[in-house]
Parts: sequence; C-alpha cells; structure tokens
Amino acid sequence: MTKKWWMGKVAYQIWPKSFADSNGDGIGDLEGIIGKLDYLKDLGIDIIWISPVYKSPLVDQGYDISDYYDINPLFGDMDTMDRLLAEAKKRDMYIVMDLVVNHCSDEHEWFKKACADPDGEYGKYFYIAEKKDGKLPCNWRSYFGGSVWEPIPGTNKYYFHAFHKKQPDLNWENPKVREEVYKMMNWWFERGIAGFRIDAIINIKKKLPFCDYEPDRDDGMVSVVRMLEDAEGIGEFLEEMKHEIFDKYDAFTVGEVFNEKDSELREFIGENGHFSSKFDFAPEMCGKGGAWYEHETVTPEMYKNAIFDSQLRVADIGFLSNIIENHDEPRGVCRYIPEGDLSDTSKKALATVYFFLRGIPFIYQGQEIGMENCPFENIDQLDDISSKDEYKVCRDAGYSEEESMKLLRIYSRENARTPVQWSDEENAGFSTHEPWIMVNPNYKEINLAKQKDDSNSVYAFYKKMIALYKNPAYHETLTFGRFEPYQRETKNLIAYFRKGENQTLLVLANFQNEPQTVVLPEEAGNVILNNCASVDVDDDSRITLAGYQAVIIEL
Ligand code: TEU
Ligand code: CA
Repeated sequence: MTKKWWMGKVAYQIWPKSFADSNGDGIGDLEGIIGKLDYLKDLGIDIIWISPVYKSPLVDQGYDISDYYDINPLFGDMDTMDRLLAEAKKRDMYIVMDLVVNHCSDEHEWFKKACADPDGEYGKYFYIAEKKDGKLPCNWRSYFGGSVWEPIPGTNKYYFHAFHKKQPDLNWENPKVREEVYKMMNWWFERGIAGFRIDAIINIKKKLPFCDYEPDRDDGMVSVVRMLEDAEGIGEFLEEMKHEIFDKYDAFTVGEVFNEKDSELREFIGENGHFSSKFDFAPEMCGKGGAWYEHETVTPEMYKNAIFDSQLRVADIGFLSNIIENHDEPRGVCRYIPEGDLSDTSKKALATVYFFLRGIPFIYQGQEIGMENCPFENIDQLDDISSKDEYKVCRDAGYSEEESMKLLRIYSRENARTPVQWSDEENAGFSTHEPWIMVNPNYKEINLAKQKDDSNSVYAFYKKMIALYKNPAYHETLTFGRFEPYQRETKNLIAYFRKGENQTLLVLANFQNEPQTVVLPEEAGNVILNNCASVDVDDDSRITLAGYQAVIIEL
C-alpha cells in the first residue's frame, strides 16, 4: 500500500456555530476557532474538519450554501478564514472544509436565476419538471419530510430537493454544474485547505427517469433512500472529481457515504479509490429503522457487531474514518453505553474501543470531555429541521408530547449541537452572551476547565489515547496493523487485536458493571493503556476486568 500523509493522523470535527464565540453574539465563529487552535494542538489533533461556514441562510445550519466563495458574516469573513488557514499551518495542522454539492441553498444565485427562467441555462442546473396527468414525476419523500418536489411560484413547474425545500438539488448530469463545482473546489485548495469532507455525496446520482416506488408509509410516499438502490454510475462523477481536483492537491477526502454497495467499497476507498476514506456509519445505523418510535435501543453486543463487521468488511482495502458521534447524531456516550451505566469509566471504555479500530479516529467537539445529550423539555428549545420533522412524525402517529420529547432527547441531532462546555462560568465559557441554543445544564459538572488538570478526567484520557496512538513504538501497528476480533462471542466483552509485522496489541473492554474474567491468548506484556488504577492478571494469564474497565495490552 502506498503510504499517504494523512494515514496515522488524528482528526477533530468542529461544528462552528457551537464551538467558541469570540465576539459575544451567542454564535460560535472563525475567530473563536483560531483562539482554540493551541488547545487542539496540545490535545494532539492534526486534521480539523470544519462544518460549513460559507454564506448561508442557515436553514440547515450552513448545509444550505448561498455562496461557495464567501463566509457567512455570522462566522467571520474571508480574511479571518485565510488567517485560520495560516495559523493552522503554523502549527502543522490541516484544515478540511465541508463540500456540500448535492444541493445548494434556494438563495444561491443559480437557483434564483433558475426560478426566473426555468427553461433557461440555469434551469438546467437543477431538476425541474412539470406534473404529467396531474401527477408529480415521482413519489419520493425528502429526508426532512414531505415530497421531494416543490412548486416554483408563478409557474406550473416543480423542483427537486432530497433534503429541505430550501436545499434544491444540483443536477450533476449537467457538465456545466460539475465544471462550476470543480472550479470552486480548486479555488479553495489554492487558498490552502488540505481536503474536503464530502456531504451527502451518494445522493448526487439519481435514479432516472424519475419513477414511483411502493410507498413505505401512509402518506403514499417512499423515502428518497429507496432510489439509491437503483441509481447506477456515481463512480463516473467521483472519478472525474478525483482526477480533476483531488489528485492534483494530494487531498485528504472523507466521504459521507451511506448505502454504498459491497462491490463498490474498493472503488470508494481502495488504494485508487474516489476518496481517501469514508465514515463508518454502521454503529450510527445500529437499531435504526423507520420513525424514531420504531428504533431499537443499542446494546453493547449490537455495537460490537456493527464495528466488527465494518472492520472485517474493509480489512486492508482502505481506511475507515471512525466516530462515535457527529453533528447529525446524539452524543455517542448516551447512545452506546446502556442507560444507567454512564460514568467517566464507561466513557473511557467506549473511547478506547472505537479510537483504536483500524482507520482514522475522528473526535467530535466536546466528545473529549464526555459531553452528553441535552435534556430538552419542549420542542421550541430546538432549531433543527430534522428534529422538528421527526417530532411531528411522532405526534402524527399518536405519541404524546412527553413521549415525543423523550424520543427527541435520545435521537435528536440537536443533542450534539449545544455549546461546547469550556468552563463552569456563565454560558459554559462558550460566550458572554446567551447562546443561540441552550447550554446543557450539566455544564457545571462537565466542562474542560474542571478536567484540564485532573489526570483522571475523560479529557486527560483522550489526551493519553492520542499520545499512545502517536507513540513511535506503537504508531505503525495502530495505523496499519490488522484488525482481528478476540472472543467475539463473549457477551459484553469487546476485544480485538491490532496485529503489526512484529507486534500484537490486544484491546479489551468489559462493557458491563460486573467484573469479567478473560483468558488471554498468551502471556501479557506491558499494559499500555488502562482506564482504571490497576489491572488484575494472574499466573495463568487470566485477566479480571472491573466494570467498564478497558485496557490495551502488548502481547
Ligand atoms: O447529512 C446527510 C444525511 O444523509 C443524514 O445524516 C441526515 O443528516 C439525516 O438523515 C437527517 O437527520 C448531511 C449533513 O451531515 C447534514 O447535517 C445535513 O443536514 C445534510 O447532509 C444535508 O446537507
Ligand atoms: Ca460570534
């Protein structure tokens, strides 16, 4: 395998609106990010992915871009962006931007021109169609609810949106659109970014011509996801993008790829794949299906199977990007640790398990201090379009307000979007002003200031993990070493090997409150990571792990 600069690096996701507010308007911004670069460097971060900061009406918090060449004034301006790039570079850190090109905002000038003249040049930048015999071109339901078709006022025409109606899909079949996108990407690389996280990319290829599918709900519609099964040929677009742009800049690219077919894995992230990496969403998808009230609670066994299956499926084909949460998911500690078992120890156990999987570890802002879901009490405390839609789906299905709010506290992506808890000062040290969204009331207990100098804190443990990962004595094995499950059938034990050329490391985590004794495959060597004060190994190479104890042993 050809070694690439990004292999063995540690990445961190910033969701700017809630990261750090520098000017006291209650909204995080670029200057706030610059102010935290030393903090991130000290933690051990190499690559920083910043969720969208482009000009945007923020209907979907920046994933609705109205100008790809400018910065949302709420977040700063282009000069500040350039300074951020320069300051990151000074610290040997890499900035990765978010590439949102399945759709733009309905306030983008392309779309305004398309609406003004749907049959003209810009009309072809989008999917615009008329009803036939009183019927829309297809019965697909958008990700955020309602039909994918929305009328263009003053005409008999409709436009297609896979997400919100203020996010019209760009027509990738039109070479002009692709040319515009590459031009813009090029412009950003020339400014000094290291790569892109590529948003919702699987959706750029539609199943055409549009057709109806069997409805999956009483509304007569079917999730737009259904068409992905039949959409063929996305690879041609992605190869073009790679050859035109990514190769030229030796970029680090990570695809937000769901639903790829097994046979496509190598094409996506193999040695010469479309992208450097793709997120492993298998744990995120665990237990999910249909509406929120139809989801199943994730058990440690389900979690283990999800990550192990992904690891085995990918093996050495390429590098997954491993996460326990992001801005679209609730906090990982609340999702993968059974309710009632949440503690600093269990948070560290989960961290150990995911961080040392083969791939690129991503940390989402606040994860390193063990931030938890937010106890929202009513729907008005939330701003997220997806949460509002899912809440409505629950209410329409007869769930009470209380039941629906309970589901929201479990599944809403707003859980990960509350301000980062820097200290126990007002507004958790995030801002001097009341933040745009509530601060999690647990900020007095969970905050960075409290954890920074406490060697037993979740934060200190993350720092330790990163240092271990980068320790030259283990870095090769932790980066390239083979993943192999150990005692996979043992309940509530999550254990695996990382096997390098001349080194074997064993990651062991006891995912329950009761102690658990495990026979080691061979005599234990050094214990190189431990989330408890001691470790109990007997003469017969049996290790007894305390509740939620996690260790890494050199064999
Ligand atoms: O997400 C795409 C996506 O398919 C989902 O994760 C989606 O967020 C979920 O189904 C809704 O709850 C990306 C971004 O990460 C997300 O924040 C944006 O809302 C979406 O694209 C549209 O740009
Ligand atoms: Ca601000």
